[in-house]
Amino acid sequence: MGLQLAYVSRAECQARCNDDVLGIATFNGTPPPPAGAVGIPVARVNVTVLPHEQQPLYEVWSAGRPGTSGQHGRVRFRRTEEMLFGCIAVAERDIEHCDPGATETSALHEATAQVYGEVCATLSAQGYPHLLRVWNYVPDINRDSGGTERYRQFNTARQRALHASGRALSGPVPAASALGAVSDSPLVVYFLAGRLEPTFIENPRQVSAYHYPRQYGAHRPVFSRAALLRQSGSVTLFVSGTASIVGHRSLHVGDTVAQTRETLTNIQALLEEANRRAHGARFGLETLAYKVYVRRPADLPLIQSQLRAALGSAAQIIYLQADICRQDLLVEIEATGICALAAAA
Ligand code: 3EB
Repeated sequence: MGLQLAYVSRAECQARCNDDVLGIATFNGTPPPPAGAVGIPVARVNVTVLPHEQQPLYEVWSAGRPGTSGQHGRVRFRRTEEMLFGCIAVAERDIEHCDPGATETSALHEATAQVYGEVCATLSAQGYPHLLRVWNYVPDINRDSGGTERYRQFNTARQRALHASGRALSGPVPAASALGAVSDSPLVVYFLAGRLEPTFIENPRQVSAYHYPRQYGAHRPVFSRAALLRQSGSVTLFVSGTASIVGHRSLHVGDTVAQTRETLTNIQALLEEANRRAHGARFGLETLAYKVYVRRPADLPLIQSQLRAALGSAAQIIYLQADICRQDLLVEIEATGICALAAAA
C-alpha cells in the first residue's frame, strides 16, 4: 500500500499514529502526543475549522511503510525510500527581534526566505530533489505593509529563495496552496518531496501562475496547477489550490455560488488534463479528497450545497476559514487523488 491521506479527528489521528505515518498537519489542534513521541513531524496551522462548533482536524499522510524521522535546521521531516514529508514554522516576531535594523525587506520577506532556504537545504542534504506539493500558511495574507500586500511580499521572497537554491521558477515547480492564517501566527510551510520527478500539469483554462501578468505582483507565484506522482502501487494527483480564475482574471466577483461552480469547472478541466498523462490511472471529481477554504464563514452553507450537488455525499471534504490570496476570491479548493494501480503496473 502506498501513500495515503486522511482528514480525521484527534481521536482518530491518535488511533492511526504508527510508524507508517509520514507527517501530520493540524488545523486549530494540539499535536497528538503519540506523534511527538515517535518524532512524526506535525505542522500546526492556525486557521479555523468550519463549521465553528467543529472539533480540530488532522490531515494525516501515511506512507504504507515505516519511515525515519529527522531534523535539518528548523525543518522537521520524516522519510521513506520514495518520499519525504517536512514542515517548518518561522515567526516574524523572532526575525524582528534578531534584526531590528532590517529596513530593506520586511520580516515576512525574511521569514519566507529562511523557510524556503531551509526547505531546499533539507531536500539536497537528504537527497529528495523534487518538491511535489507545498502548503503555505501566511498570517494576514491580504494585509498591506509598506505599500505592498503581504502575499506579494511572500511571492517575491519565495521566488528569490528558490532561485538562490538553483531551482526552477517555471515549468517543473511544485503544486501548492497559499492561504491566510490568523494574525500573529508564524509562517507555516509543509511539503512533500520525492526522489523521482513527477509530471507537472497546467490547466488549459488558466494562464500558468508563473506566467501571470505583472498586475498581480512584481514577482510571480511559483507553483504548478497540479503534480502527478507515480509510485510502485499507485498514482497520486496533487491539485493545487484552485479558485474562480479563468485566463488570469478573477471571475464572478462577489458571487460565492458562481465562484464555487467556476472552481469546480477548473478542477474538472485539470482532471481531464491529468487523466491524459496518468499512466493508466483515472481521476474523477467524486474520487478526490478536498480541502475547501472559505473566506466568509457565512458563505459555508452555499458552498457546501454546491459541492454536495457536484461531488455526491461520499467525497471526503473538509472546510477551513482562511483568507485567499486575491481580495476578490471568496473560495479556494485544493484536492488530492490517490489511484491504486494493478500489481503489474
Ligand atoms: C491562483 O490560482 C489562486 O501562491 O502558492 C493558489 C495556489 C493560489 C497556490 C501560491 C496561490 C498559490 O492564483 C491562488
